[in-house]
Amino acid sequence: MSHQKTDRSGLSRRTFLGTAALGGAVAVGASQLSAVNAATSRKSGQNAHVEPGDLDEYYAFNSGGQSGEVRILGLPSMRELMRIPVFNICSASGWGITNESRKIMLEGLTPATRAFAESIGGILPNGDLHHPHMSFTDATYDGRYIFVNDKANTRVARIRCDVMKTDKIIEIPNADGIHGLRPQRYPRTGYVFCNGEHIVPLPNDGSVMDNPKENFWAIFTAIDGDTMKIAWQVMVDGNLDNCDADYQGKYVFSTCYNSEKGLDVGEMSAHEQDWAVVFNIKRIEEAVKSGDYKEMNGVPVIDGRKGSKYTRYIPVPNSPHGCNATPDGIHVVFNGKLSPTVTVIDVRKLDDLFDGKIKERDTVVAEPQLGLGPLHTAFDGRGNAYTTLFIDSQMVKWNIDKAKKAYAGENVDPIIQKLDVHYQPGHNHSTMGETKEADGKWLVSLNKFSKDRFLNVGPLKPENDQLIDISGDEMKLVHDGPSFAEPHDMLLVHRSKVRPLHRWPRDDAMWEDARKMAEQDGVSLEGAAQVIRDGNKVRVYMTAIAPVFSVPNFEVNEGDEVTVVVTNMEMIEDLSHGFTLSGYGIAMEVSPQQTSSVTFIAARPGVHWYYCQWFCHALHMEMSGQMYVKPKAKA
Ligand code: CUK
Ligand code: CUA
Repeated sequence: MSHQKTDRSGLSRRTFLGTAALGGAVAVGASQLSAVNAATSRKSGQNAHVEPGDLDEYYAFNSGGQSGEVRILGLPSMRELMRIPVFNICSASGWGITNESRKIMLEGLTPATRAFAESIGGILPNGDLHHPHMSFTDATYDGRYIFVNDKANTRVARIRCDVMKTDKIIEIPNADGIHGLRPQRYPRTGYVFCNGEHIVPLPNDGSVMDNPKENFWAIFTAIDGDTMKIAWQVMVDGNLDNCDADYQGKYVFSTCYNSEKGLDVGEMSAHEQDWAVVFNIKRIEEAVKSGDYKEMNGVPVIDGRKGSKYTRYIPVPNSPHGCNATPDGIHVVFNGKLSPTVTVIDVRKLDDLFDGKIKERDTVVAEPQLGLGPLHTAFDGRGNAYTTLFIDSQMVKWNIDKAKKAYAGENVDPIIQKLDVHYQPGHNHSTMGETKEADGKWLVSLNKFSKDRFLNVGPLKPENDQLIDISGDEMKLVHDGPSFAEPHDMLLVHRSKVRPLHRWPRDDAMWEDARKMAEQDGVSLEGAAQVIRDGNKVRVYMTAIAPVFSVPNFEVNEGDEVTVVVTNMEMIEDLSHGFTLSGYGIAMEVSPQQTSSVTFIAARPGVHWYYCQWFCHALHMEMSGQMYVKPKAKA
């Protein structure tokens, strides 16, 4: 035990816990045990170092939390490879600036939000992205899409894995604060399930704003992942935090930390016990068919409150948070947060539960006490689970079978090892760990605080995503990975599952609108060097081939609505260009074979240079041109 740290409140763990169960004692015990068993034990010792020029074995897709983006890292090197803007505005790629991205950001909003967005500049400028999850086929990753939530503005987005760009963003009506999100595992995705975390009045338009216990509701949503249209919603008691789907395509699970329907911390944490809601997919689909729902904002909303045949509420201590199905498809773990326990259910008992043959707590098969602040659990595919302990700042490795035996009354300790992490872990994620192909090689602990682990960078500190080797009997911490706000969660996908393109397909749907516009103007995007005037609208079509734009300059009148369409005609991999227009707040990425467009009002008279902002050529600096804006008086 090298680090006996204090938690943020300044209380040492020992004060908090007493000495018995936790911290040093167990970790030392476990390491002594493994020293004894050294001859027979699995040795860890994978190499986390990736030589220059070598490729990582896994893609890591990290959420960007309140930065609103997704980041791609390589694992085990933990090198950041790329960022995917989603709910944010990106100066480098022009996400939130280009016509293509703004359309995606606008078209999935509800009419009320769309009107509001237009009043503040056309798009919502921020998001809070917690949960990236890949689409599944037959309970493993299929490399098609990554789905992500936006807690800040109640949205769900889809990222195309062929080009690693967002292609759909939809707002979820009737809900507030989309938090937990999981795709259907089996037979395929299929549905994308997501939780509205906050309880709100229905409809939430100001007509009712009092008496939350009777008037405020949380909404569970199933989206069709292929069309990104909402399939159905379920109104529940309490609130909804995290969710997961089973491996059979029958049930979905959500934790609830606010069964009290409280509005402040005291009220929300009053009960010793909250619950996990189980949703019965088949029964809900039948309800949609038979019309047993109320339509709200164009969506069928099923009544899944307590006593309904569509849901069951399994009591779980105490304000549970994470919700994780095991790779063997048999168990789901609810992480107790304010309780030192996690609650394990057996999904094979759920048919009987819904048929009234057993009670809710009869589905529980283990409830091990693990330590303080269990938030999320990951799996190695060998029957072991790894749970983050937020308050203890530890990762605890435990065995599911042993926990079941202990629950059944046998005298066994399910805890195998506790490892200090630095500090206060939230999510963790293991390689392929949420699929039937969990391979038990690496685990990442996504720690909320780094404190003293890195050079001080001022009051705002990085987080610390720590890489842990779990291939052997013992967890071994091998790397500290500082990160900016705020990877709540990550997705660890074997590289064989993902096959991104090297160039855009020329006929990509992303610039469908620009192509239609060009066709109407009689222009080919691929060979364009034209300026089309249409009243006070000007359309400028150009190609980019290093180191020139095909239109070296153009002239418009002050007040014209100008659309610039740039097509990168490079066939060479990695030869991205850009278009930045000086003084107009405009920049866009134009990667090989991509078309990007932007529309703006030429409100500033004078000479404005445009230039390529992605370094592309020895004459990159010279890759530029001028827009002349004639003042109104002279026009
Ligand atoms: S939540 Cu952040 S640590 Cu939004 Cu998945 Cu648990
Ligand atoms: Cu083109 Cu720089």
